[in-house]
Amino acid sequence: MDTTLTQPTGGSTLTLPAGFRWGVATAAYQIEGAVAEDGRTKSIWDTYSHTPGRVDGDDNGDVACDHYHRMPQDVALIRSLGLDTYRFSISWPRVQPGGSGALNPKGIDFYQRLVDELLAAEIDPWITLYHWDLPQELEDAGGWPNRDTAYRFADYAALVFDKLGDRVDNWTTLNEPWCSAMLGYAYGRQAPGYEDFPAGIRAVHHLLLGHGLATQRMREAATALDHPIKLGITLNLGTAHPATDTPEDRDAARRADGLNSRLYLDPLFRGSYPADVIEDLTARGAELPVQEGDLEVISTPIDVLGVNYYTGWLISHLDEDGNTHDADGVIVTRDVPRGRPVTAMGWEIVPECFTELLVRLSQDYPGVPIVITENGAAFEDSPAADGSIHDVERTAYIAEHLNAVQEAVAQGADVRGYFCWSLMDNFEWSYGYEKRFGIVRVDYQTQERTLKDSAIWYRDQVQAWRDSLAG
Ligand code: IFM
Repeated sequence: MDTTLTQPTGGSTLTLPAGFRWGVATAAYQIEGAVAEDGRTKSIWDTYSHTPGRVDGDDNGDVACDHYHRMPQDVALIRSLGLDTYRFSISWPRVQPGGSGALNPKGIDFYQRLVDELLAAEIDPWITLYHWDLPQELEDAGGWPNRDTAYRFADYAALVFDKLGDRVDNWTTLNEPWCSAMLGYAYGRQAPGYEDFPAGIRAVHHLLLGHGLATQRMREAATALDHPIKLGITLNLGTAHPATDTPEDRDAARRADGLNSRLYLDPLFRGSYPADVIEDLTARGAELPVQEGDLEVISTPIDVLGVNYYTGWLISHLDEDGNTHDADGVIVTRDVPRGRPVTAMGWEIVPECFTELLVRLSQDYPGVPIVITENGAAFEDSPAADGSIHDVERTAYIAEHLNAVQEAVAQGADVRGYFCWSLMDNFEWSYGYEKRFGIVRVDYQTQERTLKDSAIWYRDQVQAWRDSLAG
């Protein structure tokens, strides 16, 4: 296939610092398939996606991108893009079926082969230990609202680290705990699909506790191995601006920022939950089940903060009908459109909020380097007659967001890398396969992969940046 960009979208060479990492990201359940092979047991996403009506089109991850069987070709694809890092997640029920006991040799063997393949291709593996696929047995025992799940997670992390810790330098404990807790337990929009706000808040605390416990176990193991590793967590973050300059909207924006961002950032980096958020939670009958010593564990120092950014929020204290409280008496905190173009997810494209977020993080939580562990966009792609995909909008989205990162760095933000979400089209959770985030197209009938223009553009930008440093 000719991989020359026929319609260059332009963009000047990036001025990001030497050593900046360039990568792509994926997650196990979204790409692997092979859900019943080699001893893998069910996760909450198998259960959820096989429950009629939960996922658009009743899609599921049974086959997904068949990455489990096509892994070497997919690694070759990343290499062909000239990227230095691949962020992927480990399927907990594949490596530790049922979520307890010893590792499943065949399950861990898959990731050992993946790591070997990456290292041979001179691509740094970046492991995420938990990207939402909780073993179903642990959910049956209470899931993340149950404190014991935090300890099960730390055990699992230690077992995986024992097998891969000598060769993998970069480890992320959790991907987007807000989604696991709030979409999964409070709002019923992701697995396991509960609508129980207090349970969601208990899940927040136990996810963070699990992160801290796992961090401590892996740090100890790395020290014993004398292997300097980088440990971190990935949060999905945005900016929350008031829709109008009124005290009510300003307070609504504060609430949104508190529940979406500070509820995670403060315990991780300041060792305490924000007082105003605790007050908001109490007003909603929810409580963080903190026990003595938990916050010390949660704030165990980490080396990197992973940031996933897609959009910024404009927050109103009124619902669409002008009410300040919903039918259950809950105070309204609503994200309202600002009239900017949107992606296929309906998410507004506001790259300037990305800059603002990164600068704010560096100011409010100084001393922790940031890596953009996800950024990208879903758009409807229509392949041309020759099979090429001129995804101008996705390319523009990535270009604008890279410029936003560059601007943040110029303003003092300590950003060390950028991973595009996603390497390839995949199972977009409750949206099934309709939403395509890949810079590589996947034909789900044939499993053929085709570089979209965005992939070619990204490859060329990274190369131009390298050339500019060398020259
Ligand atoms: O596909 C997801 C990913 O799994 C987590 N972050 C957001 C992406 C797009 O919705």
